[in-house]
Amino acid sequence: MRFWRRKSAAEEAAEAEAQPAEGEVATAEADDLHLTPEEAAEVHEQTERAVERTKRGWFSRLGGLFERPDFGEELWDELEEILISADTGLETTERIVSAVRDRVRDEGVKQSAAVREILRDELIAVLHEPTREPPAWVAEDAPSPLIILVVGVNGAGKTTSIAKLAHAFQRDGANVILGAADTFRAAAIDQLRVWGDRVGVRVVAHQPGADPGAVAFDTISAAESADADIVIIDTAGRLHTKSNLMEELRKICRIVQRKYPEAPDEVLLVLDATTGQNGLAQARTFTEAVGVTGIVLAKLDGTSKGGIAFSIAHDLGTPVRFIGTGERLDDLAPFDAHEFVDSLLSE
Ligand SMILES: Nc1nc2c(ncn2[C@@H]2O[C@H](COP(=O)(O)OP(=O)(O)O)[C@@H](O)[C@H]2O)c(=O)[nH]1
Ligand SMILES: [Mg+2]
Repeated sequence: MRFWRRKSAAEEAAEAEAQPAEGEVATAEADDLHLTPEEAAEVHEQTERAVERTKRGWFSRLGGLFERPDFGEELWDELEEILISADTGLETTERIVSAVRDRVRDEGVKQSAAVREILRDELIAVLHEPTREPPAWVAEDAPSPLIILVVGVNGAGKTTSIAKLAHAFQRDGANVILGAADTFRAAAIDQLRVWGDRVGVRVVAHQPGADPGAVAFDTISAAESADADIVIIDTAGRLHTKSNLMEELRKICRIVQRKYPEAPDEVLLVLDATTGQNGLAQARTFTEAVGVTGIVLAKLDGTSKGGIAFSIAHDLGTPVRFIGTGERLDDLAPFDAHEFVDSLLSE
């Protein structure tokens, strides 16, 4: 699986040749990554595994809705209930159901199979609501070093996700350096170090209690000396001092900006999928404080309420970039709206 790449001149030329046909919009997230058919198949398989619980728990009930040849009027409430039960959120559910209803009415559709197709379209459309700029790590003119700040509450899956990302970027040929700016707990620093050893990437760390901004600054300096491609900075997530935490994160940004005014290039918020709608409130706090550019939806494998992905897209307006599919280094997949929806709706 390829997560990062600078395109070769030959590839760029080939792409410029292959312009999409008129009216055709490239939407699949994985398209941004220019995956081979084998890699796309891997995304498919990982996504299927990650949504297995959600599918068994809630979306399997959708199958029942579409069993009869015609879609009955009485089924709209049930569709709404299924989506809400899967943590899609009230507003997002209403947006989806009313869009499907409108189209069913306007297009004079009655057959269940056709309604199902419209539902599929609208679910994908919701996931594509956030602006779809390709992420910095696939940009042709990606800055070097590319600086990624990772934020989120304690236990969300930040450090694990950073290790997975470092592993993936490194495997793709990037030189990666990690910064242990979660200095609040000694264990957090050690945890990142252990992952760094396992992945084989350098970890810049100070003593527990050190200034996180100073760690970030040193990490970037180290990246410059080593001519690193990607810097990923881990941060603290203790929520009981929310305002302090947000101020600390802003400070890290300011310090990084002394060297690189445009940095951080990406701010990834790691959300624990199992916390459902509660996670969204936290997400807003982070988004307001540090301008989150993308979501890592960790532990999607551990929940039956994967409908949260729709709520994130609609309510937060932030694109999901990656999904966590387990605890191992390989258990991270690029988020692809089509794959996600098709996996949920498949028989
Ligand atoms: N099943 C599963 N567990 C995960 C995933 N991501 C993280 N975890 C687990 O969640 C726990 C907290 O992760 P950690 O990275 O330490 O969270 P942090 O406090 O935000 O840095 C650890 O036990 C991880 O193994 C995932 O995608 N799936
Ligand atoms: Mg951590």
